[in-house]
Amino acid sequence: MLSSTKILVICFGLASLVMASRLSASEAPEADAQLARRIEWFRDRKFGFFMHWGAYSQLGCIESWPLVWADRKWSNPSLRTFDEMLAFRKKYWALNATFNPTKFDPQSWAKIAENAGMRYVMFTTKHHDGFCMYDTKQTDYKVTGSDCPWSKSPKADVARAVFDAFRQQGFGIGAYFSKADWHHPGYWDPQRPAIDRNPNYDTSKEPQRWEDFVKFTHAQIEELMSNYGRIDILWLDAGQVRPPKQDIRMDELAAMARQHQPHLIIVDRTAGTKHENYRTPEQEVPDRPLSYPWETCMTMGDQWSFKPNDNYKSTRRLVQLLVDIVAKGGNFLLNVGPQPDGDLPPEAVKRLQEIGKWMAVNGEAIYATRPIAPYKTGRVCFTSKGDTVYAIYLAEDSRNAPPASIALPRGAPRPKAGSEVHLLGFDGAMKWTEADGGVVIQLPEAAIKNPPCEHAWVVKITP
Ligand code: JFZ
Repeated sequence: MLSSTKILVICFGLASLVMASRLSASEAPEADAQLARRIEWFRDRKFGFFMHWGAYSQLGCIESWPLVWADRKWSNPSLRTFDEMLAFRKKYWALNATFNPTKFDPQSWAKIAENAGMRYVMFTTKHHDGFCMYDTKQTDYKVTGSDCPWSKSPKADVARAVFDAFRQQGFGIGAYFSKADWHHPGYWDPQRPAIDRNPNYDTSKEPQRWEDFVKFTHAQIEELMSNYGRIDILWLDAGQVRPPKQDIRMDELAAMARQHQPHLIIVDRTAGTKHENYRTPEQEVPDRPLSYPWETCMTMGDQWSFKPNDNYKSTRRLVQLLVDIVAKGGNFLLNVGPQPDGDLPPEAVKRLQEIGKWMAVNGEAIYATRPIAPYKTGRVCFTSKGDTVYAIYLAEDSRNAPPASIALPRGAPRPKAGSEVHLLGFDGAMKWTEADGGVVIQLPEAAIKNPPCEHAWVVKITP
């Protein structure tokens, strides 16, 4: 006889499989089945490491966006005239000639991320500014270009070094790629003023210029899909690049990519088509579970790229974001912008180490879990794995130890008569009693005096 918990989990799982196939419906059912399996692989991983790294890191400015006149108010507020924008662009475009991250050590990055409990990586192979952090043959505006000092390094092909190091640690590999490329003349014609994030010419009136850009884009994606080992996720940014005015022929691109990477998850962000295999709420957590696969992408600090003295979220905030996201069925893709010298910012590393301490005790309540109603009630979030339920109590800001008791109200998952409840990281079963149709779990004095972790405490309820 299936328990109500199990029925709920199966229904949710089926719903997300249906949604995944709907988001990715293709002619070949077996391709849909393969993709549905890959989406479940992705959903099991839960916690990803996002890195925005490019020539822009040298300025400590926002990635790419300071180039856009129409967005200058938030991305480059000191600019007053278009001439000042042109002077800034000249300086920005020349950053490739000074990019030289002598401390770049991707193995140490991968170790830090693994110890933080992260299980996949997302790396910016090319952002909107068009500077390629990999050895493309399609342009010289690249980290391996002869005018870039770093091109002399054995680790000049940065994306390759990152993917190899993280793959070696068992990470899923995600390639961020911007469909827009403001350095390419097929997107921003240098002979005409570029005012906003879109092509600065009418693509319908100059089809050959746009076609040259489409071919360039497909060629770059083919390089990434065929020369860099196994890639699990192709994360395509710049949602403005879509039909009819900016059609890069996504069906053709996706088919080509999967010829090289048959298991590939494609995220054509905000496109709402079958090539958006999961959705990516940005800098926000949905207020309830979603009926399709999703991943919150979020900066640890104020911006995606490196910012000196950035304002990083607290470890408690980051742990509780992870729990909240996972309880609602999502993944958490947490971003850190590496420094221009190739080191990760020490303050960011400190938080990753502290998150890792929490994950070392409580990871089983996160990885490969699925949501279970009521997802969150009061300060308690719920996750489930098979018949096991995890009730995760989120510490109040002022609290550094678990409460004396945790109440699970009527309707929330609860232990069966005679079954045990445990506190992750603490030996011994805990006492629990019936109360108002729910249960109250008493936490042992020893666990309160000497908590197994900080920020959130996990009650494991086994049938
Ligand atoms: C995009 C980029 O423009 C940004 O620089 C960064 O790389 C981020 C991860 O992705 O920013 C977005 C993309 C989508 C939305 C908002 C910002 N959106 O859908 O609201």
